[in-house]
Amino acid sequence: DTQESQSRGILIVIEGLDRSGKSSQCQKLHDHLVGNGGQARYVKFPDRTTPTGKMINSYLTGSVEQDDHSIHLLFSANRWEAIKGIGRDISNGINVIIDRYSFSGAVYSAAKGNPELSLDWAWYPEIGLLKPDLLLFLDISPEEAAKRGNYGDERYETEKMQARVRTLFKELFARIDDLDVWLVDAGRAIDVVSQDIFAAIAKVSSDGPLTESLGKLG
Ligand code: Z5A
Ligand code: MG
Repeated sequence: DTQESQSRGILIVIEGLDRSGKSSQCQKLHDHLVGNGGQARYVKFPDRTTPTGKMINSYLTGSVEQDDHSIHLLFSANRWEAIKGIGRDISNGINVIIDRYSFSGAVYSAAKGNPELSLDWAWYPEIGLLKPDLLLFLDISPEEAAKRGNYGDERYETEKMQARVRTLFKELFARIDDLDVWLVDAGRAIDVVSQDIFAAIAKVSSDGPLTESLGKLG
């Protein structure tokens, strides 16, 4: 079997604040890996094309209301329905780049200020999903982010929400064991940020199987 001689792909997650440039950087990283002769796939959450994703999109764009718990679980379901395919690609040697993941999932719900949605509660449905080999966090000041395109169009794009999200991301990372988090200053020019990301990726090793999954918060 040819697959046994081939090394697995790596799982990279790019997280960050709104308009920090996640999607731009995921695309650049994808092209960089493919340009170097590797295989890569770009996955974005929420995936708005699936049935759960369509419900999420209607909520985010404000055309329907959803109970806070219910929309939270839909975001999580949108990841669970994709995870086997991601795991399969990784074992087939494809590098997978994910644009927002469980970290956004927990943080945005907990940032709503609903006391029933604590960070612990919000993290729970994510337990068991694949743990990334590397998590890149694109950090940007709210002022810089607000200067970029289309700010304020969707439900969570308010300054109050963004400030809470920023604090909660840091709290969450501190509570996850053995997670390789790289902070990237995303307030710089696109290509300068990319160079940092490529350098970080070059250090990631794909030795050993990707058997680890996200666990409980510490
Ligand atoms: N959400 C949630 O609640 N629960 C979950 O489980 C998940 C998400 C997964 C939609 O997410 C919302 O869902 C989001 C979190 C919540 N809520 N909010 N707020 P989304 O990922 O679909 O959101 P988005 O519409 O893609 O926006 P974004 O991710 O915030 O943008 P970005 O990907 O970080 O940035 P970009 O699209 O690459 O760049 C934005 C603009 O800035 C664009 O015009 C670029 O050309 C420009 N740009 C990018 N980089 C630079 C630099 N370096 N300099 C100057 N200009 C730049
Ligand atoms: Mg984006």
